[in-house]
Amino acid sequence: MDFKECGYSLANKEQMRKTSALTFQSTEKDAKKDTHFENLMTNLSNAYASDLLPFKDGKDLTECFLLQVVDILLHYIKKSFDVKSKILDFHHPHQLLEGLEGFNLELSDHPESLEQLLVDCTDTLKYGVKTGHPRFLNQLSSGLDVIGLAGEWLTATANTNMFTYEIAPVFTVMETILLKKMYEIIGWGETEGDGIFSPGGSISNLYGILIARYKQYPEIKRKGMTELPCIVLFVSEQGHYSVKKAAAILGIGTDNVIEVKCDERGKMIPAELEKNILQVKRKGQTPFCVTATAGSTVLGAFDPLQDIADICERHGLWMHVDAAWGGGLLLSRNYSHKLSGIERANSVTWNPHKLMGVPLQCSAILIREKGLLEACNQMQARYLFQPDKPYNVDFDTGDKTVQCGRHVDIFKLWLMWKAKGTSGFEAQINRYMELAKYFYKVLKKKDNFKLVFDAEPEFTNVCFWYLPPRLKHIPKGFERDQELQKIAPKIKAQMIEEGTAMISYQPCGDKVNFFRMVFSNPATRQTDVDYLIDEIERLGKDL
Ligand code: ABU
Repeated sequence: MDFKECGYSLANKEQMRKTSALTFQSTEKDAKKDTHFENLMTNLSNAYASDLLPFKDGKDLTECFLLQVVDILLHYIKKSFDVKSKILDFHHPHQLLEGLEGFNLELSDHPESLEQLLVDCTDTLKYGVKTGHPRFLNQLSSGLDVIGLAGEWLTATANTNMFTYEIAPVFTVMETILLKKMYEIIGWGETEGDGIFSPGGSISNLYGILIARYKQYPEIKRKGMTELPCIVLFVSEQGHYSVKKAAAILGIGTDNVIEVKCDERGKMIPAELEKNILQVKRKGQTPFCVTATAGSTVLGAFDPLQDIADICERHGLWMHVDAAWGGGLLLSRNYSHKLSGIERANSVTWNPHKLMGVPLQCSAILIREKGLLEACNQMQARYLFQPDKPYNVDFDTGDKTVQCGRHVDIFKLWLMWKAKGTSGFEAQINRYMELAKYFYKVLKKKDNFKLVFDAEPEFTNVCFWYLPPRLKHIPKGFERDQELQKIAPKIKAQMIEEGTAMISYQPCGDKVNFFRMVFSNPATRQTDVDYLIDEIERLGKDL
């Protein structure tokens, strides 16, 4: 690996020397210090992790090494935002396993030098995917927020655990404050609201279903499933697969998850839900929970939450809302009405790492009734949750969770909220919605693109097919679908090979592979949207 290529270069060493010098007063004494730093820099090839702090003379070398790491990261960040740079330098898994240009992922018995570690850091980024690139449109979570990144650095430096106030005093209080803010935004009353940040939307959905079951059958905690009737839950056919996964994990069984039919936009049909509930009851089974979706993964659909809440009330069912993707829309005064009825939910999943652009991962499970989370999960481990601590042990939140150790996901969100204010998130989210409308309008005018649903987008998801000229004249039907389903994967494979853009595709129901455009990347502009359309045409026209 050439150091210049990877951003770790002699020029960087020079810059590093200057940066280091800036941190000291320019005095003669410090000139000596500069020389000392220069020597350290040139000696990184002979220095090892064991020479860094807490090694007793490791302070300067630690500074040198970390400033170099920052330099590598800055180089990468600048490249990520440079529209001309490639999003990725694609290699197959076997190539990474075999090793690339000196980038060896195998581990040895012997320590590597600090210089080699810097090269490895650079290579790790070089062969990764720049998810902050303006043309990275592949995932619901994308973008590179500099404040969020600073939050992650600080979090990693603090390296603590969320389970007790004792070792995470600031972070546990921050979590309390943010959860309260989220309950208020959802529309829960002052005495309502409980929650926890969890390791992702699937786990938050798992919590929702776990707590729903516990509320109905608290004896499950001691006696297990043997005491329960056959319990059944409902989710739309466009709902997230994590609901089925949760049913499998919780011993409910995937057969006892009923997928409710959706309308043509992907919204759960309330009458179908009620019909399914009655059918289940007639079979002698016991409905207990409905998971509604606010922002479905592929189509971006919002289930009719008010109607679903009415049905849940009528049948005494727990209403969980999976707003992992759509929750952020609550911050927009223009669009929050799409989640009307969420205030009636018993629990909500909301992932700030999606629409709000917080670095992965950052997901909240919010439960309307206080005390249930703890009652369901509490094990009172005496070595950790001693009741006779010298502070209010309500802030020892670790016994609310299914985990023991819990990562600090809160600080980056808190810092970003400080930096943007609620209005900053709102402006960012409104911009995504405008971009989605723009994209839809452009596609609508093009006869070689076909929208999966031809109406203004409900959310930032815009789903579409590209039709190469040879397919345009084949009538709609089986024969055309057979060909059409190969188009998106081929275009995407070529895009990845060239590293020009990234967008996802999938089949859905009876619809063969189509592209899903999604806006959640703050770096994306209208020009990138135009570029993507041209790029799909360029790569697809001869297919
Ligand atoms: N629900 C997980 C995220 C899926 C996506 O990014 O497409």
